[in-house]
Amino acid sequence: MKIVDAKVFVCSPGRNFVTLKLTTESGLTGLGDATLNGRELAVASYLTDHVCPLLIGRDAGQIEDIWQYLYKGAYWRRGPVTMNAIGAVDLALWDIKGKAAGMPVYQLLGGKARDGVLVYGHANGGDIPSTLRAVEGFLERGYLAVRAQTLVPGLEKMYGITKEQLRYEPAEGELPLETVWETRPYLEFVPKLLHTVREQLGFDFHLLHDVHHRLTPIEAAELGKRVEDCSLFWLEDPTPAELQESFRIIRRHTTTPIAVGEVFNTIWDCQQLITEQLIDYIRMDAAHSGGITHLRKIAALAELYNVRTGCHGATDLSPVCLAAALHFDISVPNFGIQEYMHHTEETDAVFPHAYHFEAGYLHPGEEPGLGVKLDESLLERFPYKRTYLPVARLRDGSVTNW
Ligand code: CS2
Ligand code: MG
Repeated sequence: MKIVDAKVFVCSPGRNFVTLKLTTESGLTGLGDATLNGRELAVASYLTDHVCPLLIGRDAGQIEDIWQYLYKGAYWRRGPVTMNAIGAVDLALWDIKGKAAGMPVYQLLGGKARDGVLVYGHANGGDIPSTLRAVEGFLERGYLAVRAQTLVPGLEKMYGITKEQLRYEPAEGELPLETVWETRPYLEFVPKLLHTVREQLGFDFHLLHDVHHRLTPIEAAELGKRVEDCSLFWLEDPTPAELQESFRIIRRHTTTPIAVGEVFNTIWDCQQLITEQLIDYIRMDAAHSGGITHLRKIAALAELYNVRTGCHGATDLSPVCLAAALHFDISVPNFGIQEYMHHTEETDAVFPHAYHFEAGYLHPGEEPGLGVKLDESLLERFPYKRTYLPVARLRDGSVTNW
């Protein structure tokens, strides 16, 4: 199965995506998601200018060997650009291997370990009543798990609050939007939101919240403690995780489950968090973390330490990445939950796919490979437009975590 062509497509159907397409001499094709929100062209160039020339002539069936070749052969290791590029190649190779075998990728990963993939939706609002209504909306649509985010009085713009409910796209503008952040109003207001959701809507659905890296460890411990009686499924990204041992501070004070990892890109970013059981869910996804090949190794380590998976699944991960996640999710033993943010109609038109939602679960479908196509005839309608994720500053003007 010699690779004869490797192409990178940058398009913007509703938002920017970078997609790798590999073609073998027998005409089999595979797709990989190389989208790094706000830095898309860096990965596109890493692939086009440095990786694609290395793939021509290689055997597409040698997935692990190609992974090792691209990882060790680059000399410069780890990092979001390198690992997203390797991840895109890896997804495309699994896609090809599934098509060659005539099987959906999950069959190559050991078959189904569950009937469906539990997902959570994103409810948000400009205040508590509207956020409550948004949570109810997801429950009415059959979701069994919902993330709740609300605008904090006194803060104009902040992470997680959207104009329209189903989709959330934080990247916008020719230059980064600057937002003002203050911790104390957030720390006082979010417990009110989460307690009100439980008081009004009860406990028979999973409730999640994303702190989005904005607290210090001791502030995160305070928040975790204050919402313990909300029985959250998880509190996500409570504090930046470069210093993995800082999660010991959170663990010491609260039983609220912790999820981390969407900004990680190798197993070494989470090794201590997992082996010291400082977290309950690992959020890494199949595009940013070196593909299915590396994500399986992370899940295997996590399984030893009672840590479950909770793959990132925001709109800036394309349907190719979401499909790969579902094949991984349905087969991995220590699955936790899958994030599911709806893409736009334009995105779904460019990436027709086999996965589908039913009664709170996603199913990868039975098509050979990942079950996603790229409609190249539509691409010129959606040219790339440079966008950035917002940057947050404290009221005194110092940069903080968005
Ligand atoms: C968020 C993401 O989905 C999440 O949990 O943290 O929306 C994140 O902000 C984006 O993926 C950044 O591009
Ligand atoms: Mg998050």
